Amino acid sequence: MKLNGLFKSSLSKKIKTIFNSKQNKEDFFEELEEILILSDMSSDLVSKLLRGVELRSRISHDKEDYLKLLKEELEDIFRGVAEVSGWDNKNSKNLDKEIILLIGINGSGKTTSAAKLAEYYRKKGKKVLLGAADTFRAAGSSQLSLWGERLNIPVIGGDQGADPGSVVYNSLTSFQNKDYDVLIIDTAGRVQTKENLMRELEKLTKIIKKFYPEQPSQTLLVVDATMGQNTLDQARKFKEVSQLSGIILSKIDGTAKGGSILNILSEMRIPVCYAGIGEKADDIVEFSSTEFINSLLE
Ligand SMILES: Nc1nc2c(ncn2[C@@H]2O[C@H](COP(=O)(O)OP(=O)(O)O)[C@@H](O)[C@H]2O)c(=O)[nH]1
Ligand SMILES: [Mg+2]
Repeated sequence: MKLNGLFKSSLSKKIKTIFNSKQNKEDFFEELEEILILSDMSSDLVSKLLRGVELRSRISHDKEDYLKLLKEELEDIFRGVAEVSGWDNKNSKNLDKEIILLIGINGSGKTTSAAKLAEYYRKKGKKVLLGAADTFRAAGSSQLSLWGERLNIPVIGGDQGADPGSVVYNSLTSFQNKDYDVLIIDTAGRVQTKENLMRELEKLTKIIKKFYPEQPSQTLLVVDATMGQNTLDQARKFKEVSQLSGIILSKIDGTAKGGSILNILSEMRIPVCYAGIGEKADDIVEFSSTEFINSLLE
């Protein structure tokens, strides 16, 4: 619901303006291309979308329909991702136990998202535990502990420099012994070589598997929506080193553009599961593609 009206300088206003000012189709498409690229969509994606709109417009000749055709193209992207990933918010909530690992670059919003997700699940009546495996920075683990105190949600942490694997191990021990429903693990976002990052993430997921061999854990990539086209490179990098189950799109309250996430969806077919819409604990919403497209185009 809160996604509605989010992108204030919405595309539709600009698209409607060119509807009115440009008469011929070529000019119209040229301007549309520019508008879409300015909204942070990659040129690959824009070409793909425009090709789609063009094909669809051969069936429907009404110029006013272009916006509708573009909407259909965007809906197709989301539909494709949903089919490939099988992501369904409702299903995931019925799992007995949920283990969620948050990864992403520094500053993307992992720690805040961990706290928000914890609050989100707690509101659903779940017993939640947080694991603060960002032991790399001095403030890494304590930042989440502060959130835990504020929200009254327990946090298992470690000292700076401690092995993140041991924090995950301790978190899982507590999770199992005290019969929690949801474990959310925050990790460090330091930039490191691909091999190191891969090894570290592999190690963490191996520990989870040791505790819960049958349990599918989720690895969610936290992506800062304000970073524009950079987000695609980040997603590519993390996809190479881990089995991503989905994306948390943070800080969408801080951007008037929403196009960058479409690049990731279109290329990687990873679902966006949640969106961060502010800095407070309840500033998180389940991602809705319909609302996203509407707020982008209406
Ligand atoms: N406006 C806004 N700020 C956010 C959001 N999520 C995180 N932040 C801010 O982004 C900054 C970095 O967040 P943090 O969780 O520490 O990132 P981390 O380094 O990935 O753990 C902090 O100042 C957060 O308050 C969001 O959805 N909206
Ligand atoms: Mg952090």
